[in-house]
Amino acid sequence: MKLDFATTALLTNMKLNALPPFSELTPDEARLVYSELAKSRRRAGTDNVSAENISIAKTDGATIAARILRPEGEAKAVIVYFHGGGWVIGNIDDFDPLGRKLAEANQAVIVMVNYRKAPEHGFPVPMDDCWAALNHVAENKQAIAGVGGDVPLFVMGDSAGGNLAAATALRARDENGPQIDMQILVYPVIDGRRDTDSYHAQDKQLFLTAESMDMFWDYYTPKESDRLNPLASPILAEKLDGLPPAIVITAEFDILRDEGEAYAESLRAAGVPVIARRFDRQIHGFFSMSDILPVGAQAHDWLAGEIDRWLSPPAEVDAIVVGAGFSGMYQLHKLRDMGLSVRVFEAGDDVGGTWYWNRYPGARVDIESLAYSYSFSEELEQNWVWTEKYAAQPELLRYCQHVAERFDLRRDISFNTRVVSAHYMQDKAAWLVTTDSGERVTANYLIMATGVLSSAKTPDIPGRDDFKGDTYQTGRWPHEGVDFTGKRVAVIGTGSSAVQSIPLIAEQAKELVVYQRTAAYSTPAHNRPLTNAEISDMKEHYRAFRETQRLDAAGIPNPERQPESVFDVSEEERNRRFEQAWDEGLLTGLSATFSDLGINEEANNLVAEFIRDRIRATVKDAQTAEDLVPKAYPYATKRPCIDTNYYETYNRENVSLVNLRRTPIKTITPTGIATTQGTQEFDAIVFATGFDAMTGALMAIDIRGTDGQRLADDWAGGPRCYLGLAISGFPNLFTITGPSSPSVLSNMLVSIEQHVDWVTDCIGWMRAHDYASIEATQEAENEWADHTAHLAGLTLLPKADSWYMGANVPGKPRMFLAYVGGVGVYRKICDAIAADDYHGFKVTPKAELQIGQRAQTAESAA
Ligand code: NA7
Repeated sequence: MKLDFATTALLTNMKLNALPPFSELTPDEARLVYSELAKSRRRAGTDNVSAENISIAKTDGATIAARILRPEGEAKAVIVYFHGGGWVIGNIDDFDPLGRKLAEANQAVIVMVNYRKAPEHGFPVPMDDCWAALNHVAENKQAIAGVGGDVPLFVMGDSAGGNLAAATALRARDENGPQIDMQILVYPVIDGRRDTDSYHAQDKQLFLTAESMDMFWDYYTPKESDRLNPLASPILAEKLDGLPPAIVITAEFDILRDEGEAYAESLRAAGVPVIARRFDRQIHGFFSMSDILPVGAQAHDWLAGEIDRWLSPPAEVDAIVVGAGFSGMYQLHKLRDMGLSVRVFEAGDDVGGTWYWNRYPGARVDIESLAYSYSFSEELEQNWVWTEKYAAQPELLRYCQHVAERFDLRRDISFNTRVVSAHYMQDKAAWLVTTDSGERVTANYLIMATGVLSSAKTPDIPGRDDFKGDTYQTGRWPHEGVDFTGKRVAVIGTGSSAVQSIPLIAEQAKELVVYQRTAAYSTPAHNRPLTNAEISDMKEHYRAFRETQRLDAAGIPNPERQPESVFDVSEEERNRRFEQAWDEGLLTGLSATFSDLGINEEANNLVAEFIRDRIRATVKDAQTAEDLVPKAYPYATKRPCIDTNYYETYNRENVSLVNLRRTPIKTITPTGIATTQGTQEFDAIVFATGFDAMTGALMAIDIRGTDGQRLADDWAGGPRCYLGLAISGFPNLFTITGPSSPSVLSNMLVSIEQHVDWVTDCIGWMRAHDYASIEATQEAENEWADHTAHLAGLTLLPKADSWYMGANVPGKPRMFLAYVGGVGVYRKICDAIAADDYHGFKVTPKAELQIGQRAQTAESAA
């Protein structure tokens, strides 16, 4: 039974009464049938709502009828309502009962608009009428609402009315129109292309059919080109950011379901807060037929609750932390320890960040587990037992979960919650943060613990969405795992994630083809179980080790960096060191053998050649070996990989390599991948295509600073971030391991702890001095940017097209995104800045803020 009983009864009734479909009626007949249907359903309206009919004069001489429905008592909002009916049928009498219910349930004034209808008045007339009505209501809002103060203004509509509500919201944004506080779209018409899955499914046409919709579109937009106008098809708007928050209601068995949900998704992706809900077992129209369909009434109640939640003042905490990976968890612990109230928002359903999302086969840390762990708690250090030299993802996730439990972190973390916007309120020196569930919270401090490799990049390969088989992204791997047994699998990409997963996928798959754009330098990890002796030795010396770690250049003291130039030793000694490093299997092993490998191309070429020879010696097929040999960039200018059986895997019968430099991908087809050499069929494609590193996660959030400026705009030419920690124009906002800090060039745990400690101390200092806000100065930010770029320029790092350089994301400005001066040096600089009363920052004392507030109040009173 797909539908609920009430809906089944309604549809059966309609069938028994042999009601003709709208598509077989003239517009006038359809209007009559619709009004009769509405009348037959109508129960006595509530007396608690009064009605006033008004006429709105348009500048073109037309007048539009509207009805103001006022609930008893003070209204909390004014809602301009555009009714449904395919722009052709329906009127404010038909929708009067619904308007009254909404007025009562929401304690809101509803203004029902009788816009003119198609086909007599096609696009853009109905939309223009709605626009005029909206403007009229906005101009007379207080009188209409009957309140003295300001009152929020919403637009709302169902079906074609939802289309008009979305269109007027777009228009208000683009034409500097009235401030709309929310758009409520009930199974809206959104996409004139009419090509979603629900459009083609028969079971979605139980009430509203494709034929009727075609007819409505033909009447509304007789000119085909008008259908693609964003004011007719809002989903086709060039951009959706800056639109009012949205509530989107859809019905499971509705032809319009998918376009409504796609719009909700697109709004969300553009940073608009969206509350979306699909009502199961319901048909199109259920919301306005609440008299006979009880779920319609439930939907009214649900909507009223959501609106109420939206209108209630935001919750207040001292600090908000975004992200519950290693950074967010530790930051929560530290701030809570200091007595602050903290909320953490996390998109995943548990802690772990990187180790929550990256569940692909073979995912493993590339820093030794004993060193890649928190140092802040000796108890934790002593209690936790790592099993392998390089812990695999499940063990790392367990570690994160253990930390969350040990320090009781989960109670302050909201999971499955994505922050969509953060706006600075200068008068309060606080951030207003909005989540994708519409929750709003304010906090004095906003700490972005959003991770540096967390914004997984969808590759811009033509035809990507056409592939009908399974697709996976290493950075967003399914929780239940994937079985590739017997499958023909393609892996695109040969970075660290690919290098780790390829050997394991090859063991399962019937056939594996790797598509390589740039060959990696990978060296064996020699992963193995840790011995008890190793573990207890580290536990005994952990304190001293941590001290060394904190002052080391990369937070990775093992192995020690050798001071000599590669040219100061004999060839024999050089090879001895290279071989020893190769056998030890440490990420920085080869780089540490000599002092000049990272700064002198000739020196670098010696280690690069050493690795190239090893690849040639391992891979049996000469052409494959040559393709796998990295030649285009110096060693370690992209993050090197360490692996288990990566090159050996290419000796398997079922594995082959496609060199995309020779034979680029033309397109992904519904069944495979076409290169310039031919097409290969696949059951699954794995995208191991990396991340929009360092800045992607920050720029995805609508962060606005002191003058309402957007961070994404400020950083359009590349990020500027003082110490990688703070941004001019965005006070009280801190970025853990932000751009221009050592972050990815280091053991992340060491850098995370240093940043969290520094931020916590800074907040402590502000509170001790009664400072309301702290902000990086532009001068300090510029000086730091120059210093960072200068240091990077002394190395070979800018020579590679790496994600360190932003080069892996089309259109991203090319600049080196991390601080290469070393973790130890960087720590000392940060400490010195703090000791010097936060040199390079400006502060606002709380007292000044209060004076400002008083002045503002006096001004508005005057
Ligand atoms: P990486 O290291 O950025 O690797 C991504 C790989 O995907 C790399 O080989 C890219 O080639 C390749 N790629 C990206 N886009 C495309 C397209 N459009 N076509 C073909 N190939 C493409 O990401 P990982 O997830 O492997 O590792 C990220 C970090 O996580 C790693 O450094 C460790 O620190 C942990 P390219 O090199 O850009 O030519």
